[in-house]
Amino acid sequence: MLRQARIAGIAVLLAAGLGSGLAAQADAKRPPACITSLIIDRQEDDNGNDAPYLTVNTKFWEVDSLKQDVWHTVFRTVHVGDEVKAWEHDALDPDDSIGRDVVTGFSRGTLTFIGDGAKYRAKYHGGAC
Ligand SMILES: [Ca+2]
Ligand SMILES: [Ca+2]
Repeated sequence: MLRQARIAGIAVLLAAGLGSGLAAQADAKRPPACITSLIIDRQEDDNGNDAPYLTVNTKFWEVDSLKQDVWHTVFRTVHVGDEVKAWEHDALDPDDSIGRDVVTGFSRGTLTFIGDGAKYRAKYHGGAC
């Protein structure tokens, strides 16, 4: 009886381990990358500074007011294969889409976002931030 209970317990532990192992394996297929900085080469708003933000499904970085031609720290971890979208927040109008780009490299790369008359770039490198 005791032995049966132990075997059942081991089976539960194995099942739990297998479940988390599969989840970890899915994550492992998507190595991390670090978006280090972003620059606005050409801003979207006619008046005042742009308020850029980045999403991968959900918003993961934003700045209220960012001047053109100045590199700004992002330092957020994404994953290789992620499609990153850049947006420009507007207070009264719907936010503007400034394009999308995919994290492809395992070393260094640049994401380029072009849309709505604006251009942003973001640098990244392989590995988590
Ligand atoms: Ca705008
Ligand atoms: Ca704006």
